[in-house]
Amino acid sequence: MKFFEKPGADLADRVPPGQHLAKGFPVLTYGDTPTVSTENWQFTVSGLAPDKTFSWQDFIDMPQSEFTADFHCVTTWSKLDVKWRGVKVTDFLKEIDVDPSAIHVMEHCYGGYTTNLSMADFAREENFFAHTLFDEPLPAEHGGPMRLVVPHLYAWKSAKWINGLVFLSEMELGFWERNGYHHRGEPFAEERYSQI
Ligand SMILES: Nc1nc2c(c(=O)[nH]1)N[C@H]1C(S)=C(S)[C@@H](COP(=O)(O)O)O[C@H]1N2
Ligand SMILES: [Mo]
Repeated sequence: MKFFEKPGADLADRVPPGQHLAKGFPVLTYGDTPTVSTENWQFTVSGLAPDKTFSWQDFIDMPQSEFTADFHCVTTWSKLDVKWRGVKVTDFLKEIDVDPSAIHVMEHCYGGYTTNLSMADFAREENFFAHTLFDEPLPAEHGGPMRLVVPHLYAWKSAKWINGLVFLSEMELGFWERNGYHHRGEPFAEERYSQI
């Protein structure tokens, strides 16, 4: 059995160019996996939004939704129909007061990973904070207790162990973006590497 397979013609429109389908759900982490209990978990907002700290319970008290989304890693594997549960980014945004001058946002994580998004890419209906994967609590190696999922961009934008957002008046680059990955990372356009 192969772990990765070329998609059939029936999936040609759905699987971005250069991607192979993963059999399982590979784990892709730079560095160690942080261990964070939901009791100690905190999420902070700062920058061009009033500083605010959320607890685990605060997130659980927000509207909860189910999501099925395809997942595309820039290292050329994709996984289709991943099932998650969590909080829509658009519902979360109702809890904070982002200044209209914010055009960009930096995702911060336990462990120090960062990745950047434009506000337009962040504030989309289909983006969400996930705490459940295939009906089980999100495993630590996949970013538990909580990660962001941004289905329309390569998965390095889907920050695991997310613990904060900083709203920005201009683009700043996160960890992989500073190290040569594309600032946006749209998989159908194969925005894999930085052009500069
Ligand atoms: N905090 C953190 N988030 C991260 C990463 C990481 O190393 N640290 N890796 C990214 C990359 S490159 C990918 S492909 C996905 C992998 O998610 P998975 O391990 O659940 O498959 O997480 C992304 N989010
Ligand atoms: Mo990745």
